[in-house]
Amino acid sequence: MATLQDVSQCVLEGDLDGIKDLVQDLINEGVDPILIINEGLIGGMNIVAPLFKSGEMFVPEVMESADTMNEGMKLVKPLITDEDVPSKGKIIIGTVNGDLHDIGKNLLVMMLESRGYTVIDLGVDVKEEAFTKAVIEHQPNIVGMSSLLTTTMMKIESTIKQLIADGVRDQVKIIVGGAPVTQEFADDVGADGYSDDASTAVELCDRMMEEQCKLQELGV
Ligand code: B12
Repeated sequence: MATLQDVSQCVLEGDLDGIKDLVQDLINEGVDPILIINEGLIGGMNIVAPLFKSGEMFVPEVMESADTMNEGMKLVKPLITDEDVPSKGKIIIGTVNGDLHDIGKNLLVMMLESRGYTVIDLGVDVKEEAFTKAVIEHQPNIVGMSSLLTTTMMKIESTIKQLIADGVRDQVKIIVGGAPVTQEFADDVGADGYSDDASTAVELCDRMMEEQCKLQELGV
């Protein structure tokens, strides 16, 4: 008989073929789909995240694990409604204007989704105005910007300036990252947070969401 632990192990190993049978077995056994997601699939990614952070797992392996989790999700998702799994928060993310690098951003998207966030991925080469448009349309809690080139780093600053000019800056927290980006740069351009890897970025978002909840409780 398949177990939830088998599912998380399968995600950890990035076993794309194995996950379908395992998840289907659990569904057939009548296991609650929410348990399959939280303890099996996301449970597996929860093991992956610290291993990636400590350098025991590398980017291609993390991608395989995330793909495996998503493959399992495809089977379970039709069995649940949106209300069953409350989202932790909504995050808009994109690689800034002029920059086509998206491997790190995509990794971050997968990590955030696997930890329960709703992510709207704007893709690459995202113009300043497109960030504003997305904020107005989707009303996210957090906006993430990625830049991998020293030449496009300043587009993070121009995007923040655009958000200010369009009057939406204060509605969101802004996080920034990418190889050339530093904490000092993030502070200089007025971002709210910086992280140099996807796992820490998820922790950063968790902290930001907790703060927002506390402020809401206080009525601020
Ligand atoms: C793969 C790659 C490419 C691929 C991109 C494919 C793709 N789909 O992304 C291709 C071949 C297209 C490419 C093109 C170019 N590249 Co390139 N590329 C790279 C390379 C080798 C790896 C980048 C990568 O994916 N790293 C792996 C990921 C996982 O790491 P990461 O992106 O840093 O992301 C992590 C963190 O930074 C963080 N993070 C990332 N984004 C965000 C966002 C937020 C909000 C947060 C919180 C965290 C966060 O979390 C991620 C996961 O842990 C780097 C070298 C390097 N060491 O970085 C050069 C590099 C970035 N490229 C470089 C250059 C010069 C170019 C080109 C200009 C080359 C050319 N002459 O055409 C073009 C530019 C195209 C463009 N307009 O964007 C230079 C940049 C130099 C500089 N000082 O600016 C580098 C550093 C190579 C070098 N040493 O010269 N490139």
